[in-house]
Amino acid sequence: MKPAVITSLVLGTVLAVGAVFYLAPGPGVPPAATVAATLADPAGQFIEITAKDGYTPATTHARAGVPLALKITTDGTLDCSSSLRIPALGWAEHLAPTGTVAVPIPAQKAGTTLVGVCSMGMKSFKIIFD
Ligand SMILES: [Cu+2]
Repeated sequence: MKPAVITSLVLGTVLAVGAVFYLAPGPGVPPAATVAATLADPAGQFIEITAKDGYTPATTHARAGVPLALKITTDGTLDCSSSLRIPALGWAEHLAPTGTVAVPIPAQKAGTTLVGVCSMGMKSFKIIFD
């Protein structure tokens, strides 16, 4: 290969890898486009949780083996439940006081319990996959 070809290949790879890192919300969490794909998938599922003075509902069930789009909504949320972590996914975000974020969650094994917790560890929700 000519040096110019090698240079453009290397540059292209660096740009592609950089874009992936830039777009990735965190380790273990697929890109945001996965949420749309999950919602469009007839087998896909979603769960809605409200974050305000804790998380409602605190316990939900989801199907195992199917990707999940988790929608978290804040509505004038000024307490610490707006600062949310899902440790098993390496996901953490400080949510706007009002709005909705969608977290793509890859298919989980039956028996898995995924826990979301506020930054102070006082309030939490769990999703049980069965
Ligand atoms: Cu808290």
